[in-house]
Amino acid sequence: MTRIAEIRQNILKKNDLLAAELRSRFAAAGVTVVNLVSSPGAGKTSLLESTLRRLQPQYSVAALVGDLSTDCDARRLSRTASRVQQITTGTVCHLDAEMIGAAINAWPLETIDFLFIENVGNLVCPASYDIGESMRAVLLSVTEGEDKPLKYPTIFNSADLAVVTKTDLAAVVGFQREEALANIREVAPRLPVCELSVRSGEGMESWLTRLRVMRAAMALDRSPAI
Ligand SMILES: Nc1nc2c(ncn2[C@@H]2O[C@H](COP(=O)(O)OP(=O)(O)O)[C@@H](O)[C@H]2O)c(=O)[nH]1
Ligand SMILES: [Mg+2]
Repeated sequence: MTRIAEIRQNILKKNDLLAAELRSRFAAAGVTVVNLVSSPGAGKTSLLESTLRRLQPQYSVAALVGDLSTDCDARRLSRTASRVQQITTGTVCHLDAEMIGAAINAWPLETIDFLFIENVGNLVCPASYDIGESMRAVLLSVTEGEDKPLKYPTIFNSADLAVVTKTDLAAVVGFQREEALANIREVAPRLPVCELSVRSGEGMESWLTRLRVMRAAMALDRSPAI
């Protein structure tokens, strides 16, 4: 193995250990953690704004937002959730478990039901970094082209859910839905897909139901056996 490959392996190994620790902490505190990954502009912040607003009456929600250099998204989200924190990564193109661990130290985890993490917009690096999430959702907007799952297979086959976004624009941009779904299936045959538009609201209820069901299933796992 070359020296660079060796260093990279060690970094990933360290990250996996920290992520496993985080996952145990989240589980013990009953926090459901959703990691949103996508290319820049696929609609992560918009989906989060709407999701936080809609879950807020029933759940205690918090958000961490990764970005290379600005805090624009955190400012957008702080209008919808009481606990929002920006993680500015500088030149680093993904969030890692160490960054998440440092960011959540200020929060009493037992008081959070859902923690949403908006990853740095990028379809490559975030795929390799476990951040202790309960669910990784990869967004694919209808404006990006149907071929993206084939070009970035790792992010799709490391995800638990694919979310096709901006369906209100599908007709305008000539989105080939069947082709996009077939491409997702080709790289990740068992990946569930949901389709939605934050703009029109179509599909939002089904997305929220998935989140609620996942949280309920996690709570069942934690309940003492009878
Ligand atoms: N038409 C339409 N535009 C959307 C939708 N969701 C997001 N956008 C727009 O897409 C652009 C990028 O969205 P943003 O949430 O910032 O993407 P992010 O970079 O992944 O966080 C913004 O101009 C949004 O208004 C949608 O459902 N429909
Ligand atoms: Mg954003």
